[in-house]
Amino acid sequence: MEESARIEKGLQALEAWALPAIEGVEELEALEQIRIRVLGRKGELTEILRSLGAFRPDMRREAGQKANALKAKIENALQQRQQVLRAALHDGLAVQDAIDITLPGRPVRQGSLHPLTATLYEIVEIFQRLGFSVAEGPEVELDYYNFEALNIPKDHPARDMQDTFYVTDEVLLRTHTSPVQIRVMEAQPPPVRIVAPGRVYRRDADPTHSPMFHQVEGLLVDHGVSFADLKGTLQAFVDQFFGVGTPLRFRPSFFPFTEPSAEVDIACMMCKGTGCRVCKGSGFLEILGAGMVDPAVFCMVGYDPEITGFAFGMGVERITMLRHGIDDIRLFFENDLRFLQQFPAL
Ligand code: 2U9
Repeated sequence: MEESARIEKGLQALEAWALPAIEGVEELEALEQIRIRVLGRKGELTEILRSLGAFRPDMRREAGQKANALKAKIENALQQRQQVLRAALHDGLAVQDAIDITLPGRPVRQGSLHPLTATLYEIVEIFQRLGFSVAEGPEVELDYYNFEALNIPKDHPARDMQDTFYVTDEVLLRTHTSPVQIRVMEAQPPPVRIVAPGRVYRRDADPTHSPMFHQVEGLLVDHGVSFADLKGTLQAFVDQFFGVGTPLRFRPSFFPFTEPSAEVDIACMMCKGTGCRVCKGSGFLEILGAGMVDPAVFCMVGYDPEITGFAFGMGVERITMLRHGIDDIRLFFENDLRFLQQFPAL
């Protein structure tokens, strides 16, 4: 009799603390701790149920019923509380993670063309308006197209290993875009009116030379083309690119693929010809080379050597540097945003 009274008291004590504790708990983790303390392997109620095994069968039944009834009550209370706490947790997360659709959007930073790309597009568009088409070709070229067909003799310094990137004896990285024009002339008869923009490679590296740079070259071939046509075309280009009325100056020069040849200067657009840092006091800036296509080049592509044509070439980096007063070519290839952001989209 004493034993069952002790069990009864134990169950009452357990009920007295456990039910209010379950009701009052605020965290799922703390609720789990209560469950373990009561119903775990060494839990208070588990111990009581286990101790009933030593009772006489008639006493065991009565005490067992009471203990199992409390167990059901506590399990029910645990489950109810767990549902409440889980729902609260879910609601809390819903509020915490909610998207405020009234917030203003983050501004999208607009990118802009690389200054070299912008210059290259502008040059090409001007010549397209003058009736030229765009032609392209491989950057890895044959020695034949890069040198031989352009009347560049075997002992020309440009052919030296010092100046050209060779892949093999006969294969190289093109040193100008001129091989594109050779390929076009091989493929079609006159008239030809093309510009060839693209990357070229030379073994050279200092503040004004990069081993990879960009050129735009032009070629016009037809019957009766004169040096006056060349001058008129270049004046039209300079008017559109640097401003109407920009003075031009032709100085005699030499290229193996043109005869006669000239280097072309414009009046410095920084100082209008009075002399400054950009033109190094001369008042003029060299912007391109040009000339009448040498008949030897026409022979190489199978054209009648009586045909006439002019050609020109310009460095995109050089023109972009002059235009913006940039003094180091390497700035174009470092991709430093502080540099690039100075050339916003127009
Ligand atoms: C063919 C015939 C002739 C292209 C030409 C130049 C003059 C010239 C330089 C400008 C600056 C190269 O990038 S640069 O260093 N180019 O001075 N280029 S005439 O003459 C050609 C091209 C193709 C078939």
